[in-house]
This record gives sequence, C-alpha cells and structure tokens, in this order.
Amino acid sequence: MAEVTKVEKKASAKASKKVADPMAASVDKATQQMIRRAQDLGIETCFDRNITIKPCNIGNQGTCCKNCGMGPCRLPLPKDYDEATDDRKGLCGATPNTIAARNFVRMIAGGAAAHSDHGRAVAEVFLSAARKETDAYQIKDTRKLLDVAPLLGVATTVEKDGEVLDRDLDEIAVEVGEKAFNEWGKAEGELEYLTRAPKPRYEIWKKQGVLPRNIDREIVEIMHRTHMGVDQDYKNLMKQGTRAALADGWGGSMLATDLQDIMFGTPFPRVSEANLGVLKEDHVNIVIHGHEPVLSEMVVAVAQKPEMVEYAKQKGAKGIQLSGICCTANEILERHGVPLCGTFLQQELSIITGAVDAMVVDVQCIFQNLANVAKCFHTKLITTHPIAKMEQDNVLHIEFDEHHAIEDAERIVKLAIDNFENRGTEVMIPPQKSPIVAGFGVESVEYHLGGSFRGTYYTLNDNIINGRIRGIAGVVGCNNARVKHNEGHIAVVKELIKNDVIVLTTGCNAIACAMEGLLTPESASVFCGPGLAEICETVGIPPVLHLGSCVDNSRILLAATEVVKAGGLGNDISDLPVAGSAPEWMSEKAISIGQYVVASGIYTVFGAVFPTAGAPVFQRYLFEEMEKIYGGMCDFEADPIKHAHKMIAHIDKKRKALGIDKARDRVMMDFSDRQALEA
Ligand code: SF4
Ligand code: MSK
Repeated sequence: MAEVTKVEKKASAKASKKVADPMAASVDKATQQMIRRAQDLGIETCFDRNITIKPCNIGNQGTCCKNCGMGPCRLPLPKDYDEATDDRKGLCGATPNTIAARNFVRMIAGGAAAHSDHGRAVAEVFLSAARKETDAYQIKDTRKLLDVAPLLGVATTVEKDGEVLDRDLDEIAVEVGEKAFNEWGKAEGELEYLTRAPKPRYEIWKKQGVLPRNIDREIVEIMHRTHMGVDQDYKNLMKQGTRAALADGWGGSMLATDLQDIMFGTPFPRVSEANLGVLKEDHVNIVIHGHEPVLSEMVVAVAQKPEMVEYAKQKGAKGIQLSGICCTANEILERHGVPLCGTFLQQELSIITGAVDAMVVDVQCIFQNLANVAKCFHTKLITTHPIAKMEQDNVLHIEFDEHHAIEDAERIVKLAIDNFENRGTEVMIPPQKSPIVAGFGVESVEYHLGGSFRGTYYTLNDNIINGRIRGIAGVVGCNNARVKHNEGHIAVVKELIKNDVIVLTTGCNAIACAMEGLLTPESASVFCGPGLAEICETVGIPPVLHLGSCVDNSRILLAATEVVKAGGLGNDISDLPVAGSAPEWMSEKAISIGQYVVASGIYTVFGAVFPTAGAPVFQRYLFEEMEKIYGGMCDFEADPIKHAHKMIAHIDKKRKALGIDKARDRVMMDFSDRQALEA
C-alpha cells in the first residue's frame, strides 16, 4: 500500500473540515457568493473558522483572569448561581466582579490606545505639515483650523498698537499642532476638549473625578491598576475605565477627527457606491484597508494622477479603481467619494474575487489570514505601518513616512499596476453594489437640517420637538463572525427609521447600511415612518447619515452637544431623546466607545455578546447603576428588533421627561385648524 504523504493527509483533513453555510453566515448576497467560491477553491475564511473554533465560554463571560503567573484563574458562572452565596475566587482571592471589571477596563485601555495612537500619528503628520517639513500634506481647511484653535487655547488674533489683527495662519497651525500633540502627555491640568461638552456634563465628570489628565496617562494607569494585586474594587476600576474612555472620545479620537479634517478637508456629502461589486474587472484594483488615512490620502492623490492612469492603460487596464475596507475606507469615502468595497468581514472575500491587484493595509482590524488568502491569488498584500507587520513571507512591507509620502504612494500604486498582468483568468466579482450618499458631519448636519438663518441645529430640534423625528440614534461598530454578518446592523437600523428615529452611523455599521441601500435619500420613502420620511424628502437627505470612521464617533458627541446648545431639549446630552447601539461589535475599541458614550449621558445597547455575564453584580453596575451617575448606561440585547425597541423605549422616556411626548400624537391640521389655533 502506497504511503500516505503529509500533503495528502493535510488535504484529506481539509476536505473533512466543517465549513460555513453561506446563507446562514451573511444576509448579503455578494458575501454569500464569495464564501461559496472560497469553499469551492478550498480556501478557508473566517466564516469557516467560526464553525471550527468555538469561543471560550469563561472568557466570554469575562471571568477568566490571566493577569499573573499563578493563573489563569477561571470562574464560570455556576448553573445554580445565587448572588448571596457566590464565593468564587481566584487564587489571590480576586472575585468575579474584580476579574470582570479588570478585563473590561483593559478592553477600554486597548480601544482607547488604538484610537488615540491613531490620533497621535495624525498629530505628528499635522505638525510636520504645519512646520512645512513635508510637501505632501497641507493645511486645507483653514476655517476649521480657526474653529479648533481657540478650543486648544490658541489665539487667532493678535493685538498690535491697540489694533486687533488676524494672526498668521501658519503660525496658528504650528501652535495648534504643538498644543494638540501635548494632549497625549502633558504634565498638568486636564484635556482641553472636555469643555466642549455641555457645562452640566463637564460638572458631572468633575464631581465624579473622571476628568482625564492626559491621554497616555489614563491608559497606563489602567494597566497599573489591573496588574496583580492593585485595584480590587470594581467601582473604582470603572472610574478609571471611564476616565480613559473619555480621554479617547473627547481626546484622542476627537483630535484625530479635527486634525484630519483640517489637513484633508472637512467631509461634505458626496455620492459613491458600496459592496464587492465596486471592483472592476478591467481596472487595476487597489483595496485600502485599516484606519489611518494619512497614507491612503496619498494613494488617492497618486492614483488620480494622469501619468499613473496612463501607465495603467499601457499595462492593459482601463484605469485604476480604488476602494476600501473598514474605516480607512470610510475616511477616503467621506472626503473623496472612493467607493466602499466591504465591511470588516469581507476583507478575505475581496481577495477571493481574484480581482484585487494590491491590498494596502495600515493598522487595526486586519486579519492575519489575509496573507494566506493572498497566497492563493496574484494579490500583493502590502503592510505600511511600522507597528503592524505580518510574518508571512508573501507580504511586502513598504514603510510609509510623511517625509517621502508621495514616493511611497507611487511605489504602491505602481506595484499594483505592474501586478495587473499577473491576474488569473478566474476572476469572479459579485454584481452587487448600492448607490450611497455619505460624508456627513457636525457642519453638514447643521447645513442640511439647521439652516444658518434660524440658528444652529434649530430646525432639527424643532422637528424633534414636534415629533416628526422621534429621536436620534447613533448606531456604530464592527461585524462579529459569531453572528450573521450584517443581519443585526440592518435590522436594528431599519426598525429605528421605521419608527421615525434618525440614525447617525459610523464604522462597519455605516458600510452595512451602505450595502443595504439605506444611505440614499430615496430609501426614506421605502423604509421610514411618515415623520422622518417627510423630513428626508423635504431636505433631500438619507434617513441614515454616514458620519465616518471609528474615530469619527467624536462627531456624534459633538452633534449631540449642538442639539443641546440649540435649545428646547434640556440642558445636557442625557436629557436628549438619543440612544446608542453597537449591534455586531467585536473590537476593544467598541467597548471604549461604548463607555465614553455612556459617560457622555447616552443609553447604549450592545448586540452579539457582552463580556461581563459571569459577574452579574458588576454587570448590574454597568447596566443600571451607571445611569444614576452619568445619565447613560450600557445594555445588552442580541435580538435586533428587541434591541431597537429598547432604544426607542429610552427615546420615548426622554421625550416624556421633556414634556414632548404628546407632540407625537400629531393631528394633521389644515389651514382653518391652524387659524383657529392662532386665534
Ligand atoms: Fe489568579 Fe489572582 Fe493571578 Fe488573576 S491575579 S491569575 S485571579 S491569582
Ligand atoms: S473598522 S473597529 S471592525 S467598526 Fe473601524 Fe469596523 Fe469595528 Fe474595525
């Protein structure tokens, strides 16, 4: 009998491996088609790994501690759990509450670090641009520069001989860059942006002792406090978790958004498309994936150069098609209209099309398995960031540096063009793509829904008060392969808009909504309740407003602040008929976002899983008691319709407290009814 070779053994093991049912894995047809194709080609994706790798139940409950070498200490929730007699302990005596709280705040530290380090990288480039040390980047939006400067304590005017003169813009930019950069590590004081919040909110943070001192310190302090044998009080741990989360939302993320807007332009609504169908068979396809837009901005600029397009034509392509995955995609969409190739869970699938000539990745949310998938095709996988390399030998590393940014981008684009001719004949691009309008922000919402002659956000508030708009929801966050791709995102959002709740979206929720066709003004008449449909049709906006990337959740905080300022809906964010949601979250960043949103006064519902189920007392603290402190709290609901209705119930509770609940029982009045009222 012939000897069975290692390769054959591996192949037969592969053949017997269980794979995902594409229909059960995603609601999206393009995704289903590509999962099937991957399986036909024998290429494993995350959807299949979801079948073969089961999550650890104890880790899922948040009660596994491995913070020292005496562990891991695993404390699962007993089937007959009784709070009064619960005596679970780790070797050192740590209780489930302490362990779950330590794990939870470490997730906040991870998330806040990721957002904030992204912000720091942007601040570094900003400073180089302001000091004119690089030709590639300029200060594009001087209006925003002048808006941001005073918020960082930078004067925009100067007094000379009794006269007030405008300060030189270059000088302002350098000082803004320096002040911003200082926020990561200043020795004294507190973060400058905290006072952008409504005053009562700031006072709550002050009273609770959670004003962040600087961004880095709060993250470091979490790592210290959660070290073996330090902070053992879950409430005290959450205090620090809150402080670090606020340093993310009102610090690192907000600075990233502002500095990116000043350098690359403040987004304004633009038309584009979304889903794998944006890839073009006869074009060089470059997919950009990750989070930091500093490199992708350059790739966009270079790919549009006539000489590059000409070079692509010489190589037999009709042009260059850029598209994006995850939040780098959202960044270049909101500023340039570059189409969205897909969500977090479609990253492997984009390569499976066989049409991607280069995938360029920077930081965060990048599957290590991309390299294995790319190996099966001609796709060049290029890492660009010194902190995010891959070990596989088919991955190229072209380290990006702002001092030779254009040259780096040219090298990448040329590499992709040169690779076009290596494409196999087996290209399969799903036809699905949806038209979208994206690129909203605090400024454009003001423009579309406010109108400068009536005062900022006045019309939006007016329509909330009269009940046409029932409330506002921020629906954000990732995909999670443990739940059906995009199902939760889309069901939650559709249920909200059906009930007249306008949705602000970012991250992969925004991409999911884009793929479903919810980012067009026309979708309002199909999916919205009558009040919201009327507003969207009158103003010409979609019922779901795409506000950008993960760091752009800071735009949601500022939009809520503007609503408070416009008046008539209370004095603080916690008074507003507003709720948050992350239906399919998976990233530590979502936990940090959730906590800064909660601490900003917003009730926030998570889907998929919640990592504290093994510590019911700590979970109750997050789900109930947090509201008494901050006016916002976390909640969990896996069923998307119930999830949306928890948010709607909260919105209605806030409407009632504001005394505007009756306004929703609107009576359609004709002219004589109105005359009678006025008389
Ligand atoms: Fe176990 Fe305590 Fe060490 Fe955690 S810190 S692993 S609970 S002994
Ligand atoms: S990309 S963090 S999967 S939203 Fe920002 Fe999507 Fe979540 Fe990454």
